[in-house]
Amino acid sequence: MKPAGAVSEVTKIDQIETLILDIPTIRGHVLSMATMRTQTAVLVRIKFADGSEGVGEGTTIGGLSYGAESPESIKSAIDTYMAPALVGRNGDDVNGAVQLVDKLVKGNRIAKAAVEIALWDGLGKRLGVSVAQLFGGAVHERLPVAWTLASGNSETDIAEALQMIEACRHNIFKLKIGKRDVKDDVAHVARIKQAVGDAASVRVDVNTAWSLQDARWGLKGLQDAGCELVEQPVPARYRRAMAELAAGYEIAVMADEALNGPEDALEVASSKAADVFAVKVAQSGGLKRASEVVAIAQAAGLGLYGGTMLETGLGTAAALQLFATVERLDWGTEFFGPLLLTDEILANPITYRDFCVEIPKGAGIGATLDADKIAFFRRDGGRTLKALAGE
Ligand code: MUC
Ligand code: MG
Repeated sequence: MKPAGAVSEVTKIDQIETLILDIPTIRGHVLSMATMRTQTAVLVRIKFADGSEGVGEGTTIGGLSYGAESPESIKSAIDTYMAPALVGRNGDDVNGAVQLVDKLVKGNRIAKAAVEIALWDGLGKRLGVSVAQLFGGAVHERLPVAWTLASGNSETDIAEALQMIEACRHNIFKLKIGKRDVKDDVAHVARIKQAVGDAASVRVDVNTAWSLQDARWGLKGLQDAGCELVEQPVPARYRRAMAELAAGYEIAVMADEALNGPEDALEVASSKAADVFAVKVAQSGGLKRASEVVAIAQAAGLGLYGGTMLETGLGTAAALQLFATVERLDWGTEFFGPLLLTDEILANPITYRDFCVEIPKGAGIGATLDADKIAFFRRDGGRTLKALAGE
């Protein structure tokens, strides 16, 4: 038997390229720590010796305001440290690549995820199977998908919510709060819940903005307003505060920023610091690490939610491949990233209908890039865009 990691001339990693895209959002997306008007995505393309290719995405939110990685640091970590270590290796050995990169590079989980997705995509394409198949097979064809209300204005948010319900696009709404006073935020949530009534589930994401004291008032008010879940009310490292809140109120407490891979997942679960995990592929460090976070939640009896970093269709397709294999997603998903952007970068856009997002079909992650869109949105100006889309 060929030893794992042995170089096959056929599947050798020949080249790893990255580029940054800046795509405007359809409206300002007002979060507690930043207002987004553009989303920036880092795309990775891996070329293998047999001519096959794999693509991946590593995306964060609001520059450096959400977490420790920026689009520029993601690109530079891949170009400078990961690509040189991986070129020449057997491209079929995804686990070996993940383990090697984990040894060579601390943290930088979003950069790791981008490369790992491209490796899975390439492997799936070479084998003619989806990435979901590589993870044991899809058990869902579609998944419930939330929309985030974050215009910064209650009236606009209500109009947006009612329009989404009417169009059967979303009936789960995540409201971004934490920028205003707690009382004002609770009043804003209550107005929206009252407007949508039983036609929709209303949840909030505080993106770490509250102190424990704020959160005590906030959870009490949100619960009374009919809000079902609060995501990361306090800073990621406040595990005891999260545990107090999870134990003290009926409203579900979901961990997001606190979950950077399986080690965090184990600590959050064992300290009872959440009822639900928002599992993000990027934040976990890739599809495999995200699957480990999922397994920890399942073993601990916690709820699961498919989280996003507002990736383009590419990163969204990759996440859908993994979450298609997860038996119970009690809280659904928020894989709506492409819908927040003014333009689509996939030639085969992801389908949203009947309050669900459909799992892309086809080999690998099931995403084909639109070369002209890549050309238009790439930060460095468009000279090799057709190459990235494989033309
Ligand atoms: C986050 O913090 O969860 C996900 C949806 C959205 O609107 O923002 C993100 C980030
Ligand atoms: Mg969040």
